[in-house]
Amino acid sequence: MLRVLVLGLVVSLAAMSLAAAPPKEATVKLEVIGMHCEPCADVIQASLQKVKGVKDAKVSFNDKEAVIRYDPDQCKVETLVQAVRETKGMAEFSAKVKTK
Ligand SMILES: [Cu+2]
Repeated sequence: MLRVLVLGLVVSLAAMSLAAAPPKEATVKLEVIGMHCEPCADVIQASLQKVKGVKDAKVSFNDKEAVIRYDPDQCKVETLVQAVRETKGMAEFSAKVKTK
């Protein structure tokens, strides 16, 4: 009985400490250079979403930009820029930071 109580206490303490430390999140907007059609945006978006630490990536062909939500503890902006550059598509792509 005591053991069950202690276990319950440990579990609830663990749950509390998880809730107390929410994962970090940052947003960056990149200007994407080299896209010439909608599918270009799709392949870049897919490669950004594969980067570790990226929670969400939206690439807009019309706006020529990528908006990325990521965990700054797990990935850096340079890594995201790199992912755009390394995307194999119908063209050569590059990116630069618009706003952080
Ligand atoms: Cu294209």
